[in-house]
Amino acid sequence: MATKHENGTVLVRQTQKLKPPSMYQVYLLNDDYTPMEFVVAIIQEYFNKDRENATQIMLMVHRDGKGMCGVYPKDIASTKVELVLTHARKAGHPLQCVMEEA
Ligand code: TYC
Repeated sequence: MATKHENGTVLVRQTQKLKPPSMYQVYLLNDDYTPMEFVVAIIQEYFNKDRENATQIMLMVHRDGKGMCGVYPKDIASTKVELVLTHARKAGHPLQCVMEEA
């Protein structure tokens, strides 16, 4: 819709073009070396799950190779990936954590 003013200015109403920001799923990947107990602690600490829920997610990763820990905006997802990887490397474990656009 366009409005013409006497001074010659034409104002054009913009249709809404902004999409809500994409969300990202954060996954843990299985490996043969990271202790189960360490993975449960990581899920509790960084993904705010209780022990029971964290254990279920860990077992899903162990069984299926991959498990979703949460869905977040991009910057929060990438921060969580970095924190998990840093924590795992410091502890000497090869645990992998990745994010995918939801
Ligand atoms: N597979 C590992 C073991 O048997 C446990 C494990 C679970 C490792 C989940 C990584 O993301 C992971 N010790």
